[in-house]
Amino acid sequence: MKTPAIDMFGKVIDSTVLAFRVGPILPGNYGSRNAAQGRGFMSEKQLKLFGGGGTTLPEGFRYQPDILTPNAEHELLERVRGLPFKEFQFQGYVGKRRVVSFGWQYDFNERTLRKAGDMPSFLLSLRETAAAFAGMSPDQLQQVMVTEYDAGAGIGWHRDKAMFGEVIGISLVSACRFRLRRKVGSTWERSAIIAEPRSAYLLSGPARTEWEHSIPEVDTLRYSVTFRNFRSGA
Ligand SMILES: O=C(O)CCC(=O)C(=O)O
Repeated sequence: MKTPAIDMFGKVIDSTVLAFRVGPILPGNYGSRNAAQGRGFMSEKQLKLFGGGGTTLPEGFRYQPDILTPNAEHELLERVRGLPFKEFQFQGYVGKRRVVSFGWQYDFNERTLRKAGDMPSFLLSLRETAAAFAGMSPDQLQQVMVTEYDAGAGIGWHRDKAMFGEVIGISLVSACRFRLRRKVGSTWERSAIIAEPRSAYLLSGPARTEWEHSIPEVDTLRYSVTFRNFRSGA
């Protein structure tokens, strides 16, 4: 299992990042859950066209704005706010963000995976949206973690634990800068995207296995809902 190259508590080591905002939204492709049904994904080429400024996203990274309607987000938030969040703990340290997991939970203190409570029904519905976006079946996504980033919280450079496969992240309330890097010789290859509220991203392939990701401290409250499957053979 690969140990994250970390600062898991939001202290971002790197500051020279090329970030860009995904530009104008094409009519017909977005703004509803239909976008998750296999249409409307932005390819890396499209992302570059829409203001990428030459920055390329890693192979295996996919981004979809407006996977949720504002109403759907509003309803979700009413449930999310009531979840039993606990401060993120990492080998004796307490992070600024708060988390809660369902299905399975990786305990960073004990470095073990444990069974967690069943996903509540509102997360099962969201899982369908996430699975459709990723081209997977919902029941493959056996783990979900909901993270609350209060202002000033972030997440340091890391790769998710190796027992997990693809990761699908849905952002709520506010945007964040989602940064990616991988080591090439003695330097870092870098990429970044603004993950807007109600958007989804997919980490698969090299974006998942070769690249690390991090989120610098957010200015305002943000939630993410990250669904994971298990790596085949794990
Ligand atoms: O908040 C996010 O979108 C990213 C979460 C993440 O990187 C993680 O939980 O490992």
